[in-house]
Amino acid sequence: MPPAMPFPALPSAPSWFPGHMNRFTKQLPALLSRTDVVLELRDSRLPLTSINNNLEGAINKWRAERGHHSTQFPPFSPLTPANSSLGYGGPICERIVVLNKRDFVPEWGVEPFRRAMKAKFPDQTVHFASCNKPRDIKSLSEMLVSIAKRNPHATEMNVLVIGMPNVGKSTLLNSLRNMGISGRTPKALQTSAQPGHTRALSTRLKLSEDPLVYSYDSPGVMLPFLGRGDRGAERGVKLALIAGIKESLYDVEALVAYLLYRLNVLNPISPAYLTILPPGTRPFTDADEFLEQLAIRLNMLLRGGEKDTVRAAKWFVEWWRNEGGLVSASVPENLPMGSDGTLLRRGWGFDFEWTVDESMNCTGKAFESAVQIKMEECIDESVRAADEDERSGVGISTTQERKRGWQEKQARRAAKSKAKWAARKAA
Ligand SMILES: Nc1nc2c(ncn2[C@@H]2O[C@H](COP(=O)(O)OP(=O)(O)OP(=O)(O)O)[C@@H](O)[C@H]2O)c(=O)[nH]1
Ligand SMILES: [Mg+2]
Repeated sequence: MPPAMPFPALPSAPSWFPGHMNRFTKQLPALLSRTDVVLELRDSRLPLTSINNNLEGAINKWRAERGHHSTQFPPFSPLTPANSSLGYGGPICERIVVLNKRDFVPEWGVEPFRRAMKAKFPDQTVHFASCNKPRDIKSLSEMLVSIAKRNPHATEMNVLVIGMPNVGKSTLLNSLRNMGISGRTPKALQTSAQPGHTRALSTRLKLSEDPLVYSYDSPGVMLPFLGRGDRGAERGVKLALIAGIKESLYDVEALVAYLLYRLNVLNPISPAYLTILPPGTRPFTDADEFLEQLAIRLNMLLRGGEKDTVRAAKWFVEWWRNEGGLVSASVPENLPMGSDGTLLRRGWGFDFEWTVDESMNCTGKAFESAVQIKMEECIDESVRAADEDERSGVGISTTQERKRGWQEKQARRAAKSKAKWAARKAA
């Protein structure tokens, strides 16, 4: 077994929260008041890191205003009228979490993930989608139509699509429109491989004629602050790897170091990147050496024969985005041990990674259940880490900290002067 690669030093997470994201965040509560269904998009490769907790407050308030005070029970699903808001005779209020770009994750994890989410967040409906899979778009379109049909008195239903940058919001809406409206539907919304393309709320887009379903596309919103320390840095690198953060904010070689580390952990003997190097190449524990070899392999040389490692790094990240991620997550034989007796690690996307133990030495339904348990543990760990960051203040930036301090001071002052007035009035 080759020596393990140490966890690389990661750059601290940059702050990327341009004005248009701030504007949309402020606009959201008013927008929700005329929204019936929220489609919240996440990237299937980062089902936990691509959650925008910053929008959660506005969504919870919207749900509470529409009579959904309990967030956990009873579990609701848009396909079960008895449990839906309509079952209580109130306005429609549905939230569908769409795990988009499912073509980038292996299918073996989809069902266990769905079940793990159901166990942990019973009030969330999870739908996997890919713009390349018409079946996914069709079932989502049918889901929306079935929600709209449950309220025959409403003249129309409004859907709002939200999520982090580049998760595929505009693409999904174009596909839903294509699916729901008969005849030729020219591409209504512009899309781009770069994050931050949509900068303002779209005009209303018709998704279905009968019943009438409309939708708004929104700009992707990043968290104003990804967190301090290693955890925040790792969140930033993961998001940069899926092209969720403006590219120029990251040194691409730092992304490669992290990628190399994760691919080595998943398969220390034959990591996925060896498939793009000459046969017989041994795993790398040094990112610079790896990039030099890759530059030679790809014939990326500068004048004078120097290796163009920056170009090789960009190529490698693209390779991982398009196919390497899938190759690295393919299920190896169900052997819990490596040849030297160490326990193997397995992953699904970039948020889920676990140690392979005896419980996973099985196939079929038993294997699905074993994966589900591992995924539930990862979700618990992620929730615990987020709580810890929140409690210790690691999750807020110095600017936010200052703002919070100022707000608290103002609130204390207001309470003091209110008490003074009350005392005067009583005297
Ligand atoms: N492989 C794959 N690519 C997708 C999928 N959906 C979208 N994309 C691609 O992802 C990129 C981003 O898509 P957009 O629809 O512009 O993403 P967005 O969420 O609207 O991005 P912002 O407007 O920047 O927030 C584009 O290059 C799309 O072609 C999918 O399901 N699978
Ligand atoms: Mg967009």
